[in-house]
Amino acid sequence: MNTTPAYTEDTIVAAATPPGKGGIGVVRISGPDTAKIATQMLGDLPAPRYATVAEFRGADGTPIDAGLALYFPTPDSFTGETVLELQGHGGPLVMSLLVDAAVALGARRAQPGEFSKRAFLNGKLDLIQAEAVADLIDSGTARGARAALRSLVGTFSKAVEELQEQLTRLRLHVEAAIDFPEEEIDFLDDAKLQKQIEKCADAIDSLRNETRIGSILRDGFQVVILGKPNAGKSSLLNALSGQDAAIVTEVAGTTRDILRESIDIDGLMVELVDTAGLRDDPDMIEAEGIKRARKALKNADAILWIQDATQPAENNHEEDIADNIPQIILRNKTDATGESPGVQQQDPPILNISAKTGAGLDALRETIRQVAGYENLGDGAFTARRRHIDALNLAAQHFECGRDALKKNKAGEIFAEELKLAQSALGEITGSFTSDDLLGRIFSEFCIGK
Ligand SMILES: Nc1nc2c(ncn2[C@@H]2O[C@H](COP(=O)(O)OP(=O)(O)OP(=O)(O)O)[C@@H](O)[C@H]2O)c(=O)[nH]1
Ligand SMILES: [Mg+2]
Repeated sequence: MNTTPAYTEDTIVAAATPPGKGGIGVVRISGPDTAKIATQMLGDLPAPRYATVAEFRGADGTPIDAGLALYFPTPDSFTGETVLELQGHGGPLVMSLLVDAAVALGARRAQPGEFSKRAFLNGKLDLIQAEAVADLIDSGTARGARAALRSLVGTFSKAVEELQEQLTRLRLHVEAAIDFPEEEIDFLDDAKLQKQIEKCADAIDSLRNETRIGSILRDGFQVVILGKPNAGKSSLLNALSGQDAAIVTEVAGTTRDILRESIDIDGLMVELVDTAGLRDDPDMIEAEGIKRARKALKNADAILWIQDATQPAENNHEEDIADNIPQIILRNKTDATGESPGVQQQDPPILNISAKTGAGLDALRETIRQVAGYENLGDGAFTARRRHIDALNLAAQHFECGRDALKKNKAGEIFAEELKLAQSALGEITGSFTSDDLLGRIFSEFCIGK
């Protein structure tokens, strides 16, 4: 068996537990010099994978602490390299003395996410799993933690791999057809191939949906409130969040900046974004506010479009809204018009509400849950990130382009090529096909010691 990890450079060290005082503090060392450093700090090399009671010493032999040493020779460790974990007493001074000792003996202080990055480069984790480590640590709800764990143990990775395999089979089929041009036309019309294509399309769709839900579990559901000045946007934010977060006045143009409040709708984390009212002749500050409102639209998962029911009906036209972002139209101030609150129309949803009295807000919460697909946030869900969604969308786009080329022009070569591009887009998700630049970006967001 090859015991040298695929990736190894120098030896790194960091405290793996957070700064501050605690019963236990862990220092982690990983890399080729680990055995040497272990021998010097502990007096002897501990037995692999056993908890060994030991005295921890500095480079000059001075005792620093005593605790448990755990030694993992390569390749059976978190990073795939030889790793030493020292469980000492969790004081900031002890931790920094232990790190200093390892540095004096040849290790280097680790950069943020460097342990996880090495685990990825040595094939111990794929990118989804490495990201899930961070998500599990950061998760704020039990449901989010469970979903992160599912990503960590490979549920999401497996789904991506299965899709990759399906695409590979399809590609082989098509490429075989191209290699035998005399049979090509029949081959590409083949019902079996058509069925295979349908199956792939369905698999892409369902993975996209699961990923969208996964990103809601991780980041919450972004809902941007839009509308004319004075329609009651800030009043709605306050009513839904149960706080006087935003200033409300009868002056049109009160809100000039973006305001965010997180609310919990039966476990669905919703981030409400209040914006400056959209109008055509704003002053300078308001104009900046409107610019920010349009920018907030870029990350919106849904839009609440507020209209003032006491005013003549308006056309909610906003060219910056992407077609696929669901919109809920709210007719506010129905307390003043005497209209009955609640859902007036289903698709697109139109609701009568009153931000002032709270009438219709329960129906609105329910509608937001439906739009988010919350009922489907079942217990099989995993966490996902924006970048996963983007990669899947790109894969879907290539698949559709190829499928079109096949349908319209019987262009098998183009289909095969687009399938390849779809596969590289998917490869970015797990990291089987990833640029250094992307890796740098992903791991630099981790904390040191992870
Ligand atoms: N009667 C009634 N008045 C409301 C209701 N919602 C808001 N208002 C009033 O409408 C005015 C404007 O409310 P805001 O919440 O500041 O409206 P906005 O859309 O945030 O306005 P800008 O920030 O200026 O764009 C205030 O005087 C509110 O009291 C409602 O449901 N019923
Ligand atoms: Mg406002």
